[in-house]
Amino acid sequence: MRIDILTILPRLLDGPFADSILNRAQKNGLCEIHIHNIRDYSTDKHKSVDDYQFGGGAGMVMLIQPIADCIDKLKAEREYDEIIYLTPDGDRLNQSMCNTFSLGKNLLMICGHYKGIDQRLRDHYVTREISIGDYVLSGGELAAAVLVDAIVRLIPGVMNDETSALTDSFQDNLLAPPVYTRPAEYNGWKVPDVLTSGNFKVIDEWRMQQAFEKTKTRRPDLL
Ligand code: 6GU
Repeated sequence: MRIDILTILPRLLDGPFADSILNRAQKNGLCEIHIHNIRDYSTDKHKSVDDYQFGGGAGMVMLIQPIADCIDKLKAEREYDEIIYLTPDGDRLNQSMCNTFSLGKNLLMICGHYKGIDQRLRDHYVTREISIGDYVLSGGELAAAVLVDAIVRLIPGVMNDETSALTDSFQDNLLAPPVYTRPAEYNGWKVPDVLTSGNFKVIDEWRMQQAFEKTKTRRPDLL
């Protein structure tokens, strides 16, 4: 998979992809992440990326030209499965959307700032508008990092344990059951006996029951 990210703050995206799973996925050739500085595409002499909004009001709007030119260049080189605009007024991201995105070959993401991008970019280029939750971030970069992480870990071969992504919370609309590791007793706090019983059928049933109970109390909306 190839992911292109358009941003005015490329340094914000230096960190998230440099370690652990995302780094290994890139090294192993399972995904390529390309960051594009929108300002590099500005044709005006001040390298502007934003301007006042028509109709007045506080807050700047990101200009069409630099973003359109960057997208046009990338689209001339390959076809994109989706052109995603990260915005708090987009569709709220969930696991099933991540599963679908992870099947794509080329994804393009646009990070917004200030009041956002000119509506005409949304009308003529953007194919999906995604929010990562009901709160406002100062820009789309951290949301793009979240989206990339949630997608890339689902690409076959990216995770060590191939079945691990399937047992995540949400993958079957259930929250994950509690997990324990050694020691079996710490400070008098004991691991549930069932987990050390060696009876995997009973363990599976216990986990399913725990997942169900947790979902029922914390997130009944998922059931
Ligand atoms: Cl995608 N962008 C911004 N700026 N804030 C957000 C968001 C996105 N999702 C939730 N809050």
